[in-house]
Amino acid sequence: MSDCIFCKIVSRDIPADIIYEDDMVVSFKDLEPQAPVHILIVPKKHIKNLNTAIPEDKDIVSHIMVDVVPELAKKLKIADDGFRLVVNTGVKGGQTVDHLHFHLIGGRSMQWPPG
Ligand code: D5M
Repeated sequence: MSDCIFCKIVSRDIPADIIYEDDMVVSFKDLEPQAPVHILIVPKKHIKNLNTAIPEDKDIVSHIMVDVVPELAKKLKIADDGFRLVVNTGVKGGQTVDHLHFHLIGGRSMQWPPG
């Protein structure tokens, strides 16, 4: 989508601190980190959020959760201590960028419940 900031990062039209890329996803550092480690994992395909994902997107979502998250957690040295994976969805879910993204957050102890 032409006006989507994460699509522009995927296409390299705007810069980001990219730490990982494969044929399905790009991962880069969050501009407003909430912990010592805070990265976003973003499908290259524009999917608004989990409400609009369709069956053919299952491969992307499972790839992120089963392959990419564990690999990046290990690479970023947060696998052993633990981490949080967050998918804000919709207005009340706190989603501010309408392109599906997974926050991978670690490097400190997390609180529950979240705000
Ligand atoms: O999270 C959207 C997140 O996206 C929020 O933590 C800031 C981050 N963000 C916004 N623009 C950028 C760019 N250009 N680079 C890196 N990170 C960015 P949400 O779950 O939608 O609230």
